[in-house]
Amino acid sequence: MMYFPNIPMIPYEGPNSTNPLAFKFYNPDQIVAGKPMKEHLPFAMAWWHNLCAGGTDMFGRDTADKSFGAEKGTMAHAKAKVDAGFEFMQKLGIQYFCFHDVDIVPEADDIKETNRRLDEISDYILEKMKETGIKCLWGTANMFGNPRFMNGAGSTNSADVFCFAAAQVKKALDITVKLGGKGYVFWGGREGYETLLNTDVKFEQENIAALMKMAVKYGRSIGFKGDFYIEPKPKEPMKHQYDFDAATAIGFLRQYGLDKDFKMNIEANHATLAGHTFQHDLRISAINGMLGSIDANQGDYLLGWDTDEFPFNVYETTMCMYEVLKAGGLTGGFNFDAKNRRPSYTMEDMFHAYILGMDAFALGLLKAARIIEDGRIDGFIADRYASYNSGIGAKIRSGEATLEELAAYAEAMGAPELPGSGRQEYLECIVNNILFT
Ligand code: XLS
Ligand code: NI
Ligand code: NI
Repeated sequence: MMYFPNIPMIPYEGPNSTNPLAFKFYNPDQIVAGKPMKEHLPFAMAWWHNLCAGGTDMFGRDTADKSFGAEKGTMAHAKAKVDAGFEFMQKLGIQYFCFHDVDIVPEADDIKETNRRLDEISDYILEKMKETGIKCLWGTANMFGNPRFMNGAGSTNSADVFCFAAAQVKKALDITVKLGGKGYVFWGGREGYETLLNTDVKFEQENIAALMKMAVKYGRSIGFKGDFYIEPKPKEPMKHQYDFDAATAIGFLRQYGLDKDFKMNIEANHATLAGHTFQHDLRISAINGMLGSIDANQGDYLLGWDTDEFPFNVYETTMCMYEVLKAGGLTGGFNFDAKNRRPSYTMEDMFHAYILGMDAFALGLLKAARIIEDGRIDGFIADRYASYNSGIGAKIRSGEATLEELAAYAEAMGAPELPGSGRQEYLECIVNNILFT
Protein backbone atom coordinates (compact mmCIF):
# COMPACT_ATOMS: atom_id res chain seq x y z
CA MET A 1 0.00 0.00 0.00
CA MET A 2 1.18 3.53 -0.84
CA TYR A 3 0.64 6.27 1.72
CA PHE A 4 1.66 9.13 -0.56
CA PRO A 5 0.39 7.92 -3.94
CA ASN A 6 0.42 11.36 -5.52
CA ILE A 7 4.01 12.11 -4.59
CA PRO A 8 6.77 10.91 -6.92
CA MET A 9 10.42 10.36 -6.01
CA ILE A 10 11.72 13.89 -5.43
CA PRO A 11 14.31 14.69 -8.09
CA TYR A 12 17.00 17.37 -8.16
CA GLU A 13 16.08 19.86 -10.88
CA GLY A 14 18.36 22.79 -10.06
CA PRO A 15 17.78 26.40 -9.04
CA ASN A 16 15.71 27.32 -12.09
CA SER A 17 13.08 24.65 -11.55
CA THR A 18 9.61 25.78 -10.48
CA ASN A 19 8.45 22.26 -9.69
CA PRO A 20 7.33 22.35 -6.03
CA LEU A 21 8.18 18.65 -5.69
CA ALA A 22 11.81 18.95 -6.75
CA PHE A 23 15.04 19.96 -5.05
CA LYS A 24 16.56 23.21 -6.24
CA PHE A 25 19.85 22.88 -4.34
CA TYR A 26 20.07 19.43 -2.76
CA ASN A 27 21.89 17.39 -5.34
CA PRO A 28 23.03 14.33 -3.35
CA ASP A 29 25.95 13.29 -5.55
CA GLN A 30 27.32 16.75 -6.29
CA ILE A 31 30.84 17.09 -4.93
CA VAL A 32 31.31 19.98 -2.52
CA ALA A 33 34.56 20.55 -0.63
CA GLY A 34 35.83 17.13 -1.61
CA LYS A 35 32.84 14.90 -0.99
CA PRO A 36 29.26 14.34 -2.12
CA MET A 37 26.56 16.52 -0.60
CA LYS A 38 24.80 13.51 0.86
CA GLU A 39 27.88 12.72 2.94
CA HIS A 40 28.09 16.29 4.24
CA LEU A 41 24.38 16.24 5.01
CA PRO A 42 23.21 13.03 6.66
CA PHE A 43 19.58 14.12 7.00
CA ALA A 44 17.21 12.43 9.39
CA MET A 45 13.44 12.33 9.74
CA ALA A 46 12.09 12.99 13.26
CA TRP A 47 9.50 10.30 13.88
CA TRP A 48 7.57 12.37 16.41
CA HIS A 49 6.83 15.44 14.32
CA ASN A 50 6.52 13.83 10.96
CA LEU A 51 4.56 10.69 11.75
CA CYS A 52 2.86 11.52 15.06
CA ALA A 53 2.11 15.22 15.49
CA GLY A 54 -1.10 16.44 13.90
CA GLY A 55 -0.98 20.09 14.88
CA THR A 56 -2.65 19.97 18.29
CA ASP A 57 -1.77 23.08 20.26
CA MET A 58 -2.98 24.73 23.44
CA PHE A 59 -6.00 26.11 21.65
CA GLY A 60 -7.10 23.47 19.22
CA ARG A 61 -6.96 19.87 18.09
CA ASP A 62 -5.23 18.19 15.18
CA THR A 63 -5.56 19.68 11.72
CA ALA A 64 -3.45 17.02 9.98
CA ASP A 65 -4.60 13.42 9.81
CA LYS A 66 -1.71 11.17 10.83
CA SER A 67 -3.78 8.01 11.18
CA PHE A 68 -2.35 6.57 7.95
CA GLY A 69 -5.52 4.57 7.53
CA ALA A 70 -5.30 2.80 10.89
CA GLU A 71 -6.88 3.25 14.29
CA LYS A 72 -4.67 5.42 16.48
CA GLY A 73 -3.24 3.82 19.62
CA THR A 74 -3.03 0.36 18.03
CA MET A 75 -0.07 -1.67 16.81
CA ALA A 76 -1.65 -1.58 13.36
CA HIS A 77 -1.26 2.20 13.49
CA ALA A 78 2.33 1.87 14.71
CA LYS A 79 3.09 -0.32 11.70
CA ALA A 80 1.29 1.98 9.29
CA LYS A 81 3.54 4.77 10.57
CA VAL A 82 6.60 2.63 9.84
CA ASP A 83 5.38 1.99 6.29
CA ALA A 84 4.45 5.63 5.71
CA GLY A 85 7.73 6.82 7.24
CA PHE A 86 9.89 4.60 5.04
CA GLU A 87 7.95 5.56 1.93
CA PHE A 88 8.39 9.22 2.89
CA MET A 89 12.14 8.89 3.51
CA GLN A 90 12.68 6.93 0.32
CA LYS A 91 10.84 9.47 -1.80
CA LEU A 92 13.03 12.25 -0.42
CA GLY A 93 16.28 10.31 -0.31
CA ILE A 94 16.57 10.72 3.47
CA GLN A 95 19.13 8.36 4.90
CA TYR A 96 18.29 8.33 8.63
CA PHE A 97 15.53 8.59 11.20
CA CYS A 98 15.38 9.50 14.91
CA PHE A 99 12.79 8.29 17.42
CA HIS A 100 11.56 8.33 21.00
CA ASP A 101 10.34 5.00 22.42
CA VAL A 102 6.74 6.19 22.57
CA ASP A 103 6.81 7.56 19.01
CA ILE A 104 7.10 4.09 17.59
CA VAL A 105 4.55 2.27 19.78
CA PRO A 106 1.58 3.31 21.88
CA GLU A 107 2.61 3.24 25.54
CA ALA A 108 0.78 0.58 27.60
CA ASP A 109 -0.10 0.86 31.27
CA ASP A 110 2.41 -1.85 32.09
CA ILE A 111 6.00 -1.27 30.97
CA LYS A 112 6.43 -4.99 30.26
CA GLU A 113 3.74 -4.69 27.61
CA THR A 114 5.25 -1.47 26.21
CA ASN A 115 8.59 -3.25 25.95
CA ARG A 116 7.01 -6.20 24.18
CA ARG A 117 5.51 -3.79 21.67
CA LEU A 118 8.91 -2.16 21.23
CA ASP A 119 10.43 -5.56 20.43
CA GLU A 120 7.73 -6.23 17.88
CA ILE A 121 7.93 -2.86 16.13
CA SER A 122 11.72 -2.81 16.09
CA ASP A 123 11.70 -6.19 14.30
CA TYR A 124 9.44 -4.61 11.73
CA ILE A 125 11.55 -1.44 11.44
CA LEU A 126 14.67 -3.56 11.06
CA GLU A 127 13.13 -5.37 8.10
CA LYS A 128 12.33 -2.06 6.44
CA MET A 129 15.85 -0.82 7.11
CA LYS A 130 17.32 -3.88 5.40
CA GLU A 131 14.97 -3.44 2.46
CA THR A 132 15.73 0.26 1.93
CA GLY A 133 19.22 0.87 3.34
CA ILE A 134 17.81 3.62 5.57
CA LYS A 135 19.54 3.81 8.97
CA CYS A 136 18.89 4.98 12.51
CA LEU A 137 20.64 8.20 13.53
CA TRP A 138 19.65 8.19 17.18
CA GLY A 139 17.12 6.96 19.65
CA THR A 140 15.87 8.38 22.92
CA ALA A 141 13.31 7.82 25.64
CA ASN A 142 10.42 10.19 26.14
CA MET A 143 10.69 10.98 29.85
CA PHE A 144 8.63 14.14 29.84
CA GLY A 145 5.18 13.38 28.40
CA ASN A 146 3.72 10.98 30.94
CA PRO A 147 2.36 12.74 34.08
CA ARG A 148 4.72 10.62 36.24
CA PHE A 149 7.55 12.75 34.87
CA MET A 150 6.03 16.05 35.99
CA ASN A 151 9.09 16.69 38.16
CA GLY A 152 11.58 15.25 35.72
CA ALA A 153 13.18 11.84 35.20
CA GLY A 154 16.74 11.88 36.58
CA SER A 155 15.82 15.01 38.53
CA THR A 156 12.56 13.71 39.99
CA ASN A 157 11.92 13.78 43.72
CA SER A 158 10.50 10.25 43.51
CA ALA A 159 12.91 7.31 43.61
CA ASP A 160 10.23 5.09 42.04
CA VAL A 161 9.87 7.45 39.08
CA PHE A 162 13.66 7.52 38.79
CA CYS A 163 13.61 3.71 38.46
CA PHE A 164 10.90 3.91 35.84
CA ALA A 165 13.04 6.36 33.89
CA ALA A 166 15.99 3.99 34.20
CA ALA A 167 13.85 1.19 32.77
CA GLN A 168 12.87 3.35 29.82
CA VAL A 169 16.46 4.40 29.14
CA LYS A 170 17.56 0.77 29.30
CA LYS A 171 14.95 -0.33 26.79
CA ALA A 172 15.48 2.66 24.49
CA LEU A 173 19.20 1.82 24.48
CA ASP A 174 18.42 -1.81 23.66
CA ILE A 175 16.28 -0.73 20.70
CA THR A 176 18.81 1.88 19.54
CA VAL A 177 21.56 -0.74 19.54
CA LYS A 178 19.30 -3.25 17.82
CA LEU A 179 18.64 -0.71 15.06
CA GLY A 180 22.31 0.23 14.79
CA GLY A 181 21.74 3.82 15.95
CA LYS A 182 24.78 6.09 15.79
CA GLY A 183 23.78 8.03 18.89
CA TYR A 184 21.60 8.14 21.96
CA VAL A 185 20.07 11.46 23.03
CA PHE A 186 19.21 12.90 26.41
CA TRP A 187 17.02 15.91 25.96
CA GLY A 188 16.28 16.87 29.56
CA GLY A 189 12.59 17.45 28.91
CA ARG A 190 11.56 18.21 32.46
CA GLU A 191 15.00 18.11 34.04
CA GLY A 192 14.76 21.52 35.62
CA TYR A 193 12.54 23.33 38.05
CA GLU A 194 9.76 25.84 38.47
CA THR A 195 10.71 27.24 41.90
CA LEU A 196 13.63 26.94 44.29
CA LEU A 197 11.13 26.92 47.14
CA ASN A 198 10.67 23.19 46.52
CA THR A 199 13.89 22.21 44.78
CA ASP A 200 17.31 20.89 45.77
CA VAL A 201 19.30 21.75 42.65
CA LYS A 202 22.54 20.03 43.66
CA PHE A 203 20.71 16.82 44.59
CA GLU A 204 18.82 16.80 41.31
CA GLN A 205 21.89 17.42 39.18
CA GLU A 206 23.78 14.62 40.93
CA ASN A 207 20.90 12.28 40.20
CA ILE A 208 20.77 13.24 36.52
CA ALA A 209 24.50 12.52 36.28
CA ALA A 210 23.98 9.19 38.06
CA LEU A 211 21.32 8.17 35.54
CA MET A 212 23.61 9.15 32.66
CA LYS A 213 26.51 7.20 34.16
CA MET A 214 24.36 4.11 34.46
CA ALA A 215 23.25 4.60 30.85
CA VAL A 216 26.84 4.81 29.64
CA LYS A 217 27.83 1.73 31.62
CA TYR A 218 24.89 -0.28 30.36
CA GLY A 219 25.16 1.03 26.79
CA ARG A 220 28.80 0.08 26.54
CA SER A 221 28.05 -3.34 28.05
CA ILE A 222 25.60 -4.16 25.24
CA GLY A 223 27.97 -2.99 22.53
CA PHE A 224 26.85 0.60 21.95
CA LYS A 225 29.87 2.30 20.39
CA GLY A 226 28.22 5.57 19.37
CA ASP A 227 27.98 8.88 21.15
CA PHE A 228 25.63 9.85 23.89
CA TYR A 229 24.29 13.34 23.35
CA ILE A 230 22.92 16.05 25.56
CA GLU A 231 20.52 18.32 23.71
CA PRO A 232 20.66 21.64 25.55
CA LYS A 233 17.56 23.79 25.94
CA PRO A 234 17.15 26.70 28.37
CA LYS A 235 13.41 26.59 29.07
CA GLU A 236 10.14 25.00 28.03
CA PRO A 237 8.60 22.97 29.43
CA MET A 238 10.33 23.88 32.71
CA LYS A 239 11.04 27.50 33.57
CA HIS A 240 14.67 26.66 34.31
CA GLN A 241 16.21 23.72 32.50
CA TYR A 242 19.54 22.43 33.75
CA ASP A 243 21.02 21.97 30.26
CA PHE A 244 20.62 25.67 29.49
CA ASP A 245 23.03 25.83 26.57
CA ALA A 246 26.13 24.11 25.21
CA ALA A 247 28.50 25.80 27.64
CA THR A 248 26.38 24.80 30.63
CA ALA A 249 25.94 21.21 29.45
CA ILE A 250 29.65 20.80 28.71
CA GLY A 251 30.52 22.08 32.18
CA PHE A 252 28.06 19.60 33.68
CA LEU A 253 29.50 16.69 31.71
CA ARG A 254 33.04 17.56 32.80
CA GLN A 255 32.04 17.97 36.41
CA TYR A 256 30.63 14.46 36.51
CA GLY A 257 33.24 12.78 34.31
CA LEU A 258 30.83 12.13 31.45
CA ASP A 259 32.65 14.19 28.83
CA LYS A 260 34.38 11.25 27.14
CA ASP A 261 31.12 9.52 26.28
CA PHE A 262 28.92 12.51 25.53
CA LYS A 263 28.75 15.17 22.84
CA MET A 264 26.23 17.89 22.07
CA ASN A 265 23.14 17.62 19.92
CA ILE A 266 22.59 21.28 19.09
CA GLU A 267 19.13 22.42 18.10
CA ALA A 268 18.88 25.79 16.35
CA ASN A 269 15.68 26.84 18.09
CA HIS A 270 17.07 25.89 21.51
CA ALA A 271 20.20 27.99 21.00
CA THR A 272 18.12 31.02 20.11
CA LEU A 273 15.84 30.47 23.12
CA ALA A 274 19.01 30.64 25.23
CA GLY A 275 19.71 34.07 23.79
CA HIS A 276 22.46 32.80 21.49
CA THR A 277 22.75 32.42 17.79
CA PHE A 278 22.63 28.86 16.44
CA GLN A 279 26.20 29.41 15.29
CA HIS A 280 27.31 30.33 18.80
CA ASP A 281 26.26 27.04 20.34
CA LEU A 282 27.78 25.14 17.42
CA ARG A 283 31.08 26.96 17.91
CA ILE A 284 31.14 26.42 21.68
CA SER A 285 30.53 22.70 21.11
CA ALA A 286 33.10 22.46 18.33
CA ILE A 287 35.96 24.14 20.19
CA ASN A 288 35.38 21.72 23.05
CA GLY A 289 35.48 18.73 20.70
CA MET A 290 31.82 18.07 21.41
CA LEU A 291 29.93 18.96 18.26
CA GLY A 292 28.12 15.69 17.70
CA SER A 293 24.80 16.13 15.98
CA ILE A 294 22.29 18.80 15.01
CA ASP A 295 18.54 19.19 15.38
CA ALA A 296 17.93 21.14 12.21
CA ASN A 297 15.09 23.59 12.65
CA GLN A 298 14.61 27.28 13.27
CA GLY A 299 12.72 29.41 15.73
CA ASP A 300 10.88 32.67 15.41
CA TYR A 301 12.66 35.63 16.97
CA LEU A 302 9.29 37.22 17.73
CA LEU A 303 8.05 34.22 19.71
CA GLY A 304 9.54 33.02 22.96
CA TRP A 305 9.06 29.29 22.56
CA ASP A 306 10.25 26.30 20.58
CA THR A 307 8.33 26.77 17.35
CA ASP A 308 10.32 23.98 15.63
CA GLU A 309 10.01 25.45 12.15
CA PHE A 310 11.61 23.98 9.09
CA PRO A 311 14.91 25.71 8.27
CA PHE A 312 14.34 28.60 5.86
CA ASN A 313 16.91 31.17 6.94
CA VAL A 314 19.89 30.66 4.66
CA TYR A 315 22.10 32.98 6.70
CA GLU A 316 21.64 30.55 9.59
CA THR A 317 22.16 27.40 7.55
CA THR A 318 25.23 28.93 5.91
CA MET A 319 26.84 29.84 9.20
CA CYS A 320 25.88 26.43 10.56
CA MET A 321 27.56 24.68 7.66
CA TYR A 322 30.57 26.97 8.04
CA GLU A 323 30.93 25.65 11.61
CA VAL A 324 30.34 22.06 10.54
CA LEU A 325 32.90 22.22 7.71
CA LYS A 326 35.45 23.84 10.01
CA ALA A 327 34.85 21.12 12.59
CA GLY A 328 35.47 18.46 9.94
CA GLY A 329 31.86 17.27 9.81
CA LEU A 330 29.54 15.66 12.33
CA THR A 331 29.67 12.21 13.86
CA GLY A 332 25.88 12.47 13.93
CA GLY A 333 23.63 14.13 11.38
CA PHE A 334 20.95 16.70 10.69
CA ASN A 335 17.69 15.68 12.29
CA PHE A 336 14.70 17.72 11.18
CA ASP A 337 13.20 18.29 14.60
CA ALA A 338 10.63 20.46 12.88
CA LYS A 339 6.94 20.48 12.11
CA ASN A 340 4.67 22.01 9.54
CA ARG A 341 2.76 25.10 10.60
CA ARG A 342 -0.69 24.06 11.78
CA PRO A 343 -2.53 25.33 8.68
CA SER A 344 -0.18 23.35 6.41
CA TYR A 345 -2.01 20.13 7.09
CA THR A 346 -1.81 18.06 3.89
CA MET A 347 0.52 15.18 3.06
CA GLU A 348 1.99 17.28 0.29
CA ASP A 349 2.93 19.92 2.87
CA MET A 350 5.07 17.31 4.67
CA PHE A 351 7.12 16.97 1.48
CA HIS A 352 7.32 20.71 0.87
CA ALA A 353 8.65 21.11 4.40
CA TYR A 354 11.45 18.60 3.94
CA ILE A 355 12.32 19.98 0.52
CA LEU A 356 12.58 23.43 2.12
CA GLY A 357 14.81 22.16 4.92
CA MET A 358 17.05 20.00 2.76
CA ASP A 359 17.44 22.75 0.17
CA ALA A 360 18.16 25.36 2.84
CA PHE A 361 20.98 23.20 4.21
CA ALA A 362 22.30 22.29 0.76
CA LEU A 363 22.42 25.96 -0.13
CA GLY A 364 24.06 26.71 3.21
CA LEU A 365 26.66 24.04 2.47
CA LEU A 366 27.41 25.47 -0.99
CA LYS A 367 27.75 28.98 0.39
CA ALA A 368 29.81 27.98 3.42
CA ALA A 369 32.20 26.05 1.21
CA ARG A 370 32.59 29.19 -0.91
CA ILE A 371 33.21 31.39 2.13
CA ILE A 372 35.99 29.04 3.20
CA GLU A 373 37.43 28.72 -0.30
CA ASP A 374 37.27 32.50 -0.78
CA GLY A 375 39.48 32.81 2.29
CA ARG A 376 38.95 36.49 2.99
CA ILE A 377 37.09 35.93 6.24
CA ASP A 378 39.46 33.32 7.62
CA GLY A 379 42.39 35.42 6.46
CA PHE A 380 40.98 38.44 8.23
CA ILE A 381 40.57 36.52 11.46
CA ALA A 382 44.12 35.18 11.29
CA ASP A 383 45.46 38.72 10.72
CA ARG A 384 43.38 40.09 13.53
CA TYR A 385 45.38 38.10 16.08
CA ALA A 386 48.76 38.57 14.36
CA SER A 387 50.19 40.47 17.34
CA TYR A 388 50.42 37.11 19.12
CA ASN A 389 52.56 35.57 16.39
CA SER A 390 55.88 36.92 17.65
CA GLY A 391 57.51 38.90 20.41
CA ILE A 392 55.60 39.45 23.61
CA GLY A 393 52.37 38.08 22.06
CA ALA A 394 54.02 34.76 21.27
CA LYS A 395 55.32 34.63 24.83
CA ILE A 396 51.78 35.08 26.17
CA ARG A 397 50.53 32.29 23.94
CA SER A 398 53.24 29.89 24.95
CA GLY A 399 52.43 30.41 28.61
CA GLU A 400 55.92 31.63 29.48
CA ALA A 401 54.97 35.21 30.30
CA THR A 402 54.55 36.48 33.86
CA LEU A 403 52.35 39.29 35.05
CA GLU A 404 55.42 41.27 36.19
CA GLU A 405 57.04 40.94 32.79
CA LEU A 406 53.94 42.10 30.97
CA ALA A 407 53.55 45.01 33.35
CA ALA A 408 57.18 46.06 32.71
CA TYR A 409 56.56 45.75 28.97
CA ALA A 410 53.46 47.94 29.21
CA GLU A 411 55.22 50.57 31.28
CA ALA A 412 58.05 50.82 28.74
CA MET A 413 55.52 51.09 25.90
CA GLY A 414 53.52 54.00 27.24
CA ALA A 415 50.03 53.49 25.77
CA PRO A 416 49.12 50.83 23.19
CA GLU A 417 47.66 51.80 19.84
CA LEU A 418 43.99 50.97 19.30
CA PRO A 419 43.49 47.38 18.19
CA GLY A 420 42.78 47.10 14.46
CA SER A 421 39.27 47.72 13.19
CA GLY A 422 36.86 44.82 13.53
CA ARG A 423 35.60 45.53 10.01
CA GLN A 424 32.27 43.86 10.68
CA GLU A 425 30.42 45.67 7.91
CA TYR A 426 33.11 44.83 5.37
CA LEU A 427 32.92 41.16 6.38
CA GLU A 428 29.14 41.19 6.17
CA CYS A 429 29.47 42.57 2.63
CA ILE A 430 31.60 39.54 1.75
CA VAL A 431 28.98 37.17 3.13
CA ASN A 432 26.17 38.87 1.19
CA ASN A 433 28.29 38.94 -1.90
CA ILE A 434 28.85 35.19 -1.69
CA LEU A 435 25.28 34.46 -0.67
CA PHE A 436 23.69 36.29 -3.56
CA THR A 437 25.90 35.35 -6.47
C1 XLS B 1 12.21 19.31 22.38
C2 XLS B 1 13.32 18.53 21.88
C3 XLS B 1 13.03 17.08 21.57
C4 XLS B 1 14.30 16.32 21.44
C5 XLS B 1 14.18 14.85 21.61
O1 XLS B 1 12.25 20.52 22.46
O2 XLS B 1 13.86 19.18 20.77
O3 XLS B 1 12.23 16.97 20.43
O4 XLS B 1 14.94 16.58 20.22
O5 XLS B 1 13.64 14.50 22.83
NI1 NI C 1 13.11 21.42 20.45
NI1 NI D 1 15.26 18.46 19.44
